[in-house]
Amino acid sequence: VCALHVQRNDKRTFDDLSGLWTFVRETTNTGDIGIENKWFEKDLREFKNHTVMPVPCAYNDMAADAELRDHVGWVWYQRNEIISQRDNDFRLFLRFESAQYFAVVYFNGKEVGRHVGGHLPFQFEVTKQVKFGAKNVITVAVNNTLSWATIPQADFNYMGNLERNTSRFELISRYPPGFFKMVGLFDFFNYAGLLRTVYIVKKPKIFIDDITINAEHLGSFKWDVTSDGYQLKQQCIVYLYDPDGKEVLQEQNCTGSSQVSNVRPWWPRGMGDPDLYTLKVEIRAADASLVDVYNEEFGFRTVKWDNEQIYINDRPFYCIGFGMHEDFEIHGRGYDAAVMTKDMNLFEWMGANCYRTSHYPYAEERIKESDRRGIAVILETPAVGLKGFPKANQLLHMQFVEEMIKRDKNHPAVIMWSISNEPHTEKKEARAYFKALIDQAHTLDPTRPVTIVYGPSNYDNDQTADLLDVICVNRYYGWYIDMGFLENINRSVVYDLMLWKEKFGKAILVTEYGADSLDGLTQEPAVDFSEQYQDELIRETHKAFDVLRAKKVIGGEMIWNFADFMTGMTTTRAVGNHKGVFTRTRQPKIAAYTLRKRYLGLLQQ
Ligand code: E9O
Repeated sequence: VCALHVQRNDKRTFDDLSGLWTFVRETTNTGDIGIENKWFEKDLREFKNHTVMPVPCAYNDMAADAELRDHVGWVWYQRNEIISQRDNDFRLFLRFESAQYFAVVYFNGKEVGRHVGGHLPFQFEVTKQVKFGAKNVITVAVNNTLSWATIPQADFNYMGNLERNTSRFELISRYPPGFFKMVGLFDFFNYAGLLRTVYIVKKPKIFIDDITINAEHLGSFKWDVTSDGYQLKQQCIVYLYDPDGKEVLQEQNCTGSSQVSNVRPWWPRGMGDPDLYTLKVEIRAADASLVDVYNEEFGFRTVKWDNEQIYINDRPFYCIGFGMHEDFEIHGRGYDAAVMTKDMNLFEWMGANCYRTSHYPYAEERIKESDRRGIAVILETPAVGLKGFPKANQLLHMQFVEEMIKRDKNHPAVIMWSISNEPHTEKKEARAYFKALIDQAHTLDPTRPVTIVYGPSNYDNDQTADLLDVICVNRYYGWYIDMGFLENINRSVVYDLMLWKEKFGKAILVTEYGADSLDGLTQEPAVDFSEQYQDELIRETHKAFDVLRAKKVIGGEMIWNFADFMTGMTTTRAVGNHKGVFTRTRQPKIAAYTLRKRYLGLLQQ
């Protein structure tokens, strides 16, 4: 599990392996040909069909090639790296911020580790295998196959085996032998490959492994440092720096608590400044020489909740924002600092104070940027659309919850953990499945509320909502329900949400509502898929939100979606999902102006 992000300082450094890697694609879903034939021992440049692939990036949209776009199975990345003699004193790790979905990592021809799950970081130590002052070969095999056994789940079926006996026809199946269909139980394209940055991380022999900080807005401050190598509790020194860089505390302990006076809290935008402190942790040897050092940024802020809403620093926090995606043309889901910056700037332009990382944890760079700008984040696991609840999926799901909380626990912007989006929690077996996950999240992080985002279930059949701190609900009146009846939206939304409130008596956020619109398609009077229809649907829904806000029934509202995004092919999607209030290239539709006016108004209150 990766806790601390890469950092350069007196004792550590890293190499960023972004750039072009050699790339070979296996034929779609034909077994483990590359692994069986030991491609990891070969120079992939000698393969006839080799090409190059940028990292970080999804590979799917890199060519005018449907096979590459729709590929299911293994792809291979390779890169040579000279590691200097100067790095001899370090321990070296290969670190991946995200590989979708399953990765096997090889170093100098030997496997060094495997990881299941996209969107969360992992690393493997390669110190013993490194050839210093020489060329080292990094090979990564990535497989994007999803099935009922993965998270998210997909319906994976071999259709070519569905044989029929016919006497009159030669063909015994409608499909060729081995033909399969993989349909994800989610509404976004299964972008795959090395989606985020890959690093060689260089750490000292004994290093700081994790830092857990709990800092509340009234100045209560707790820290806990763990190290790898051996326990060195007595030689830990922590220094606390305020937002101006002034030292306000120095303690000689790896674990402790203290009270800090005149704290400048971290506030979400609209409520105050998002002030950030830094905790510098040093490990020193018996002779006082520096062993390792790490600077962790964090904020003093308190998250609380009751049966009406969420409070930040004891003040009510009404979440106004977006469900979104890491999605852009050409890059797919690949991390790109320019797209991320544009998104965050548009957030500010819109007056938003909040977003949900629907439907997987986003790049840590974005979470860090949210800390800096004062934008609250509901961090979600990759568990979208779950329909089956076997034990094996639960164990995998628990791995993701752990990796997510380990990675992001010190980010003040993160105000809530979302365990899942639109799981089929109307099923009885969902209760035991989710109880274990909710308990785990509470144990790993007692400071933040835990939620599930509901879609298919209702107030009267949901099996899990009473276990949560906060309830999130997605509702599509005027779109999936009662298409064309815009005038009913207000009443339906109020009715639906009041029922959830009455039954469970908990804080509720509306995490999705909205309509598709094709930018530039205008119709008066409004027709579905026109810009007017999306705009009117949003206005009508806002009427309901105002009623529900006044009754203290909802504690936040998030439009689905920030921007148009790519999906798989289905009859309801025309080159992707068009529920964005921005286009895929981040230009505003009519609805964006309506939303902007509302958000800017709410942000002032
Ligand atoms: C999840 C999101 O990823 N929620 C979907 C979004 C959509 O646009 C999708 O993009 O389809 C909406 C799910 C609606 C659930 C309510 C069920 C109503 C049944 C009639």
